[in-house]
Amino acid sequence: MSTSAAASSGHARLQSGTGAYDVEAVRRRFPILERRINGHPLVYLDSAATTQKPLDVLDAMDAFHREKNANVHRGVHTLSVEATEVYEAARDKVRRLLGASRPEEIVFLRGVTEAMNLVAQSWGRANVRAGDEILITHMEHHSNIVPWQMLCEQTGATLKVAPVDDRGEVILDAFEKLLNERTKIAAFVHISNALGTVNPVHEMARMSKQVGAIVVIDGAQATPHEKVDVRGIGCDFYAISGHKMYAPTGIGALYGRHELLEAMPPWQGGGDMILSVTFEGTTYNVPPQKFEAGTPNIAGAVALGAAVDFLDGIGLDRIGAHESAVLERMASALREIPGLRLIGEPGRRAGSVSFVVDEVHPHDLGTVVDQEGVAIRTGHHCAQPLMERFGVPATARASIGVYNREADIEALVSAIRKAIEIFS
Ligand code: 7TS
Repeated sequence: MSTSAAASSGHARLQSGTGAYDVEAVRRRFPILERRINGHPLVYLDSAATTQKPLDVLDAMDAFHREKNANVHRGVHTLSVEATEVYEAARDKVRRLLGASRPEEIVFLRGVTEAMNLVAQSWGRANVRAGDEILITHMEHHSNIVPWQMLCEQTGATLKVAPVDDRGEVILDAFEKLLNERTKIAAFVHISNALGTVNPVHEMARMSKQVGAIVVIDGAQATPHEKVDVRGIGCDFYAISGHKMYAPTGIGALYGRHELLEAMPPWQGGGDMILSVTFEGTTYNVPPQKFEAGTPNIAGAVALGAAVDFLDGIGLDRIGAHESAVLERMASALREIPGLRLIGEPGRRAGSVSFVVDEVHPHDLGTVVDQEGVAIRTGHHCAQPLMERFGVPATARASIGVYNREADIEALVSAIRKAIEIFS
């Protein structure tokens, strides 16, 4: 059977599975899971850094290059028209995933980092003045801190930070108190990559809207784990990274409310973002093309569309239920290890568990468990202020995806016990 025939038959099987979650069928979609690492089967627990890619995505990228490759929005020839069609179809899949009302509200970008920089430099520079405030939280990834610090330097605005409690939750009262009529932007993460905390984004958006702030959400860790509805949340911008949700690196998207995108100045200049260019002046294209200067990552967008179909095929509700059972089981198993302390015990958790082990530096732990074939992330997770808040320079983090199962927890726990033995 050819790879794509195998892909489509397997896909049909996933779609037909309405009963119990068939993790083994899901795993068969991911060729990399057959790899052995240091003589052991790969146990991949680093999906928060990047997810592995299913055949559905690999085949979609391959098929695009084999059958439809051409540049988009430029040619009248058949391939260019077809490439444009699949590129725009992918945009509509992302629109559907996020619950946006129109495809023009979806801008293809490299990922969350680029999306945050776009909002800061385009909306921010046009609307933020000296004396204004930007509110974030203490649990943000650097990509939702540094672009706002740069904007503050450029405009004279001030960055405010809502505190996080010992459980790793945003202190909502404090968040609300920090909002006032000077707050122009409230930017916060939906699900923390470092702690796994699921933030009450509806509530935080509602509070921010009451003072007239625009709401920008970092959804990098949310779209792989739960159904997102940007209109239900009531946010103005929502950023996603394809590679966190089974698509390749280098592709992501920004949802922006249409009237905001329309009013915003372009960010980068070049091809595709213009209507006409003369040396006297240039008129700009409409959103989303206004924000997609140059040849975009066409194959990446097509693959992101395939990743959306893959998630839909299993069903985000079923994924959420399976993963939350695995994650809770993992957290309980880790708590039983003497000398191991979880960092953050939030009421709602998705995706990740962070921990430290007495006497074993996270990097040493990561190296020893890798010897057993177990891939975890160790470090500050691009959330240094959060590490400081918890008084640790780094943590070990196990993060899960659609393919993780009970056996992975056993492998993790036994590899950690081995590391403790070595270092004690
Ligand atoms: N926001 C969150 C919550 C993230 O987890 C990440 C990447 C980003 C933003 C940045 O996304 P990018 O696609 O633009 O790079 N997080 C991680 C991680 O936890 N380990 O490696 C990358």
